[in-house]
Amino acid sequence: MSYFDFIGKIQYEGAKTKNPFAFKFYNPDQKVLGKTMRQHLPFSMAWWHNLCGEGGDIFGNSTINKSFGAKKGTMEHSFSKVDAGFEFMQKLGIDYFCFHDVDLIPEIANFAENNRRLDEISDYILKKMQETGIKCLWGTANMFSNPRFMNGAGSSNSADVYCCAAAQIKKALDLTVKLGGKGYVFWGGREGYDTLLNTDIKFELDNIAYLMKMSVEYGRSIGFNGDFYIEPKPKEPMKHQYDFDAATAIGFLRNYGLDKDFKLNIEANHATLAGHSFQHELRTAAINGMLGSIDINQGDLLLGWDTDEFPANVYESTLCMYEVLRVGELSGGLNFDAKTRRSSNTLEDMVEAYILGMDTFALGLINAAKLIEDGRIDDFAEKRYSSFSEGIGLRIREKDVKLQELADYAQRLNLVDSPSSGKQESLESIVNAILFG
Ligand code: XUL
Ligand code: CO
Repeated sequence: MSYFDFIGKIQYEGAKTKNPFAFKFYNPDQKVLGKTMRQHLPFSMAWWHNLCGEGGDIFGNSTINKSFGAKKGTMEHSFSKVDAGFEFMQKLGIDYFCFHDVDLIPEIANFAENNRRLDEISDYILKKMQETGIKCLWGTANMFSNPRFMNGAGSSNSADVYCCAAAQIKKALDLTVKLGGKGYVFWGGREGYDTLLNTDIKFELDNIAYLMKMSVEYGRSIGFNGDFYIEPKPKEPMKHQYDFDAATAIGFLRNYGLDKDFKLNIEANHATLAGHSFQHELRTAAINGMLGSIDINQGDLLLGWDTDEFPANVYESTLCMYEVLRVGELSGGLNFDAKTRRSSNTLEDMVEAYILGMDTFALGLINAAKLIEDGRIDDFAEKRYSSFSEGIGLRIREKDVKLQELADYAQRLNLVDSPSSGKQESLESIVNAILFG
C-alpha cells in the first residue's frame, strides 16, 4: 500500500529544474568541506507534525486529512501512520525521525493499556527501521496536551500529576532505548506559570530538576548513553516558561548538577520568541559545549507565537550552519519541527515542504562553508581582539594581573582613543558578496 504514489525517490535535479518533486540544492552525495551533505545534514522527520498534524487551530477544525486510509483514533490508524511515515522518509531520503509517546498511539485513560499499545507499535516501528536503515534521533514524552498537565508536569502543584509525568518519562525512555534513539528531549511546554500570585518558583524548579535527575538515573540504568536535551522556549502555552532561553537553561542545568548529562536542543522559532536571533541561541549553547541538536523551522517575526514554518530563509540557515560547522559535529541532528500551513492541505504540500526545508539547509551548508573557506569574517572577529595578544592585554588574557595594576596602567595613558571600528556594514557587504557573488 502506497500513500505517496505520486512520487518515487526524490532526486537532485539542480536549481534549474521545474520539477516540484526534485531537490534543487540538496544533493546527498555532494561533498562540502570533506563530508557529504547527507553527513552534514542529519535530517529528521517530526512524527507529530508530519503524520498527526491536521491543520486545526483555535478558530477552526482540521483542513488536512492524515487518516492514511484508516479510521482515526484506532490502532489501525497508528499502524498506517508508521507505513506512511516510513514511505515518506524513504522517498525523501530522511535518515531520522523524532517522536512523542502520544504521537504513536491513541491515548486512553489507562496507563497499562497505553503502554501495551506503545509496545505493540514500537515493535512494528523497529521492524521498519531494520528494513530501511532509518534511525531514531530522539524521543520525548508529551507532558503538555493532557488536561492533567494544565498546571505543569514536573512543576505541577499535584504530586499525583508529578507521578504521572514520571510514568510517561519512564516509558518514553524505554521506547527511546528500544528504538536506539540518540537523544531524549525535555520540552517543558507547561513548566512555567501564568501568574506569580499562585506560584512558588523555587519549589517548582527544584521539583523539575529532581524529575530530570531521576530520569537520568533511570535512563543510564537501562543503557541509554545518548544525550538528554532541554529545548528552551520562553512562552506559549504558558505566559512564562522556565526554560526561557539557552542561557537560562544552562544556568538551571549547572545549578542542579545536570550539565554533564544534558545538552540543548535549540529551535529557531523559540529563539525569536525569546527576543534572540537563532544564531544567538546556537552560539550561546555552543560556547558552553551544549549545542546538542536543533529543531529547524522558522517563525514569523510579525507574529508573537510559534508558527513552526518550514525553513525558507537562506540567510538564517546559512548562519545556523555556520555555527554548526564551527562546532564540528552535532551529537544530535536537524529535526524539522515544522508543519505545512493550514491551507497547504495536500500530501503534495507535505512533500514540497520537506523539499523546501532540505534545500534551504543545503544552501545554508554551502554558504556557511564558503564563509569559512573565505575566512574574512572569522579573521576579522579574531583580529578585533588583538589588543589582548600582547602587553597588558595578554596579561589580562592570561589572568595574571590585579585591578590596581590596571588602574595604574590606565593612568599612564595620555589619552583613551576609541577602539577600532566594528565594521558591521563592511562585514555584511562581504557576506553578501560571498553568498551572492
Ligand atoms: C513545541 C515544540 C515541541 C518539542 C517537543 O514548541 O517545539 O514540539 O520540540 O516536545
Ligand atoms: Co521543537
